[in-house]
Amino acid sequence: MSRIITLDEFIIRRQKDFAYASGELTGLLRDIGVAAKIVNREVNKAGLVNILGVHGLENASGDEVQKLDMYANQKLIDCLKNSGECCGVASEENEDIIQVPAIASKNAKYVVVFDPLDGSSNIDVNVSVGTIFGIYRRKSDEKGPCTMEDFLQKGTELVAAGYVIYGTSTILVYTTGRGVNGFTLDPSIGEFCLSHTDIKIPDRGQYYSVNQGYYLKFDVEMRRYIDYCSDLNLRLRYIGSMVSDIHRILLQGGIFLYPNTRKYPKGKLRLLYECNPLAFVVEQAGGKAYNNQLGRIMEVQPHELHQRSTIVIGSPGMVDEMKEFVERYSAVPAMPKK
Ligand code: AHM
Ligand code: MG
Repeated sequence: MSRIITLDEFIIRRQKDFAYASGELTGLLRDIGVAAKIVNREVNKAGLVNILGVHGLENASGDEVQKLDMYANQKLIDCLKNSGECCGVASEENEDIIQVPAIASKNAKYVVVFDPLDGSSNIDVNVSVGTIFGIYRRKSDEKGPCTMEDFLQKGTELVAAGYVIYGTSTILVYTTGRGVNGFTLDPSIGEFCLSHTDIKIPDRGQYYSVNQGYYLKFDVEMRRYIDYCSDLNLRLRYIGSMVSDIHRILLQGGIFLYPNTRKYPKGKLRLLYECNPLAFVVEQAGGKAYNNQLGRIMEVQPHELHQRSTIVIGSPGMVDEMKEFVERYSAVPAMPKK
């Protein structure tokens, strides 16, 4: 039997890979792992205790918030506040940034962005949900409180990112820019154990993932590409929980698309909390992530915390092919109106 490597052990080993690492990022990743275990416990017993259901509030992006989202949000904030390594957080569920006071006059260097419970419409029906996170080094003076500029950084500035899926098993996947590794929670010992080493996304795959119900609301080039996927007999899989759809594609290959629609002309998903962290993970595994304007997601300069983005992400061969479709069909002039 091969020896079990826990998340904590792995993170500490990896710290040595960074020349001037002082352990702060290591501590922060470990604290996110702890928060994930606490959220996992609640997600698992959500059917037993009465915390299911809509909370009756709207989040900062105007979507309905469910109770478990609030719980996950608070747990993550609490764990990060206590870590001492984080000077501020921004969450999909909070309108503004939350400044974290320094602990024991230590100057924390990092800020964390997260979507505490992605795919929350799936909670009541027992389908996988997840947590997505990204970590940036702050830009503002370490002696003062964090500022908005610490959060409005491009994805290329991420120092670490990852996600946790609360599914048939609970898995945490993260990158610090040197490959991607996955850890499965062993409930019997309460530890995340290394289960997916150095994940590489296949160049192509059998899956495409898009809300095909919006087909008629997509631009023509996107409709053509979806027709092409269907002609190829690719398998359509759409969980409605981006983190789970991306996880499938990361392991088995494929493409995930959330283009602009009439309801969401700029796309639905959030650049900071969803698109950038997942783009970092997918790129580190050898994949690609663009928006519908064919810009690399991670190079987009955010202008606001809750900025939305279109996204096309997944296997490099398939994302490149989709790009060709968009370029070809966008070049065709629209039919003149009669
Ligand atoms: P959420 O963060 O409020 O749960 O919304 C994000 C989710 C993604 O996980 C998922 O891919 C998408 O919204 C589903 O949206 P739609 O129902 O429009 O297809
Ligand atoms: Mg989300």
